[in-house]
Amino acid sequence: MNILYTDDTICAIATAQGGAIGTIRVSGKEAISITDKIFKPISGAAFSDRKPYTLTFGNIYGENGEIIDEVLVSLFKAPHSYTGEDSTEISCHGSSYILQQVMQLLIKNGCRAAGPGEFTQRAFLNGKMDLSQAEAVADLISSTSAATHRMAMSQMRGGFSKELSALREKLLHLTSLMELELDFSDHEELEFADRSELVQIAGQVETVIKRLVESFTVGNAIKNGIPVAIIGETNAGKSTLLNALLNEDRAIVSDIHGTTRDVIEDTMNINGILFRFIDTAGIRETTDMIESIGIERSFQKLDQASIVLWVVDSTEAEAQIETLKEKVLPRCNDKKLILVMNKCDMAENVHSTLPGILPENTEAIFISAKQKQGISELQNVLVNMAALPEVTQSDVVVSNIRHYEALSHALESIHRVQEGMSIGLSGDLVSQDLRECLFHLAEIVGGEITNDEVLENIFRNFCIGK
Ligand SMILES: Nc1nc2c(ncn2[C@@H]2O[C@H](COP(=O)(O)OP(=O)(O)OP(=O)(O)O)[C@@H](O)[C@H]2O)c(=O)[nH]1
Ligand SMILES: [Mg+2]
Repeated sequence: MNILYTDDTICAIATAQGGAIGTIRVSGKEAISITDKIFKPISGAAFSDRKPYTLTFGNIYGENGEIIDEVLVSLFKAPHSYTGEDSTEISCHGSSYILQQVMQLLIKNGCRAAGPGEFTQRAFLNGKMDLSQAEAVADLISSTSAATHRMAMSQMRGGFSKELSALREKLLHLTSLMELELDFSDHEELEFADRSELVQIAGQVETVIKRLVESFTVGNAIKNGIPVAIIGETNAGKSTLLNALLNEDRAIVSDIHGTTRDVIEDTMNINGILFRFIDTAGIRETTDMIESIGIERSFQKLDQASIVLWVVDSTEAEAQIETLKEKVLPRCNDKKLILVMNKCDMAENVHSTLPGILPENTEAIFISAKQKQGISELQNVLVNMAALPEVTQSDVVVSNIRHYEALSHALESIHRVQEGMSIGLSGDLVSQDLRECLFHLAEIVGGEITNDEVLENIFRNFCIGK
């Protein structure tokens, strides 16, 4: 058994502060007996004698016999509960005083205050859900749009898990065919599954994994915002533009070149689409170590972005474009590039300076970030560019970076399998890559192979009470 699994009884306030009702969850071997010590039904049998899946009305009593609250308590019996353990849920009036009193009583009677995500962690460890479903619970709680909700719901209900288990079946089949070949390889007279069939199965697996890996672009954009990198020379007005887009003074603006040295990012919802705007250090030749690191990061962010806002000071547009075009343009081949001609309030006839220097297929937009002119036009261009495919609850879209990484590794392994087959590599070597592919897929759903550190990382980000 996993060392993270403790079999003590845990309790936590599961609802947000300030509501009319507050719920405290209790789970573990002693959940029912501890609840029984502090809660007396108004009439009828004692709480611990109640049937599971019923709701009981009664009072919570303090240590001196005073009534703390009138409450409703539900009762769940292992294994048919969220955590898979005996559990109770106490619905109190939503006063934080009452909730704290009830928590203290539970703790005095033998409960431990739960850590973040501990209920869901127990659900996972008790086999109620796999790891990807547990992660979807957190996504569901934090979902803020129809699309994030749909993705989380589909994942929690096992859409992704089903897809992975179908892949696993195929890979196991492939491995067994491969190993059959190995077992009998001394018998040259025997004919084995013809390799073209194996190649075909590997091809099917590769197609599915590739589709899942590629879906991350959409999943990540929906969940974390479409990445929009703001790049350009120092002093072009990138931070001023970030602030204008976010409508708040997020980044420091100054006329000193090289003001921004690290990446600053934040999200903004425009017309229902979530964008992640990423302000970067201005690009210039520098001998300053820290600034160089910042500029390196600017290029990393540029590479990771879907949309690039190349901010140019219109008063020296030609020179700025000339200086940076070799560094910027080749990196934008698979991206959408918008040339943002800033400081239009200072430049005369800026539009006429453009033809000839504007790179092909680039949208240009004329703004003054400082005076907030042209910002809504820029927002319109962004919204039009950002057309994300509609995601339905039945679509499997990868939105979790951990899953994306595991799938990318699985894709590399299956590519090695395919390559191995095509060059006629021996069965045992191909099998090794097949097993590796299986391992990476298994990492996503978790289980025996999942180490405690991974689990801790995942559940740390949960809220308490879930
Ligand atoms: N007149 C005018 N000034 C602007 C405009 N946008 C920015 N500025 C000024 O230009 C200077 C540099 O602006 P920043 O936003 O800090 O420029 P940056 O591109 O972030 O610069 P680094 O962080 O150094 O790379 C500041 O003094 C701004 O007030 C604009 O549209 N018009
Ligand atoms: Mg800046």
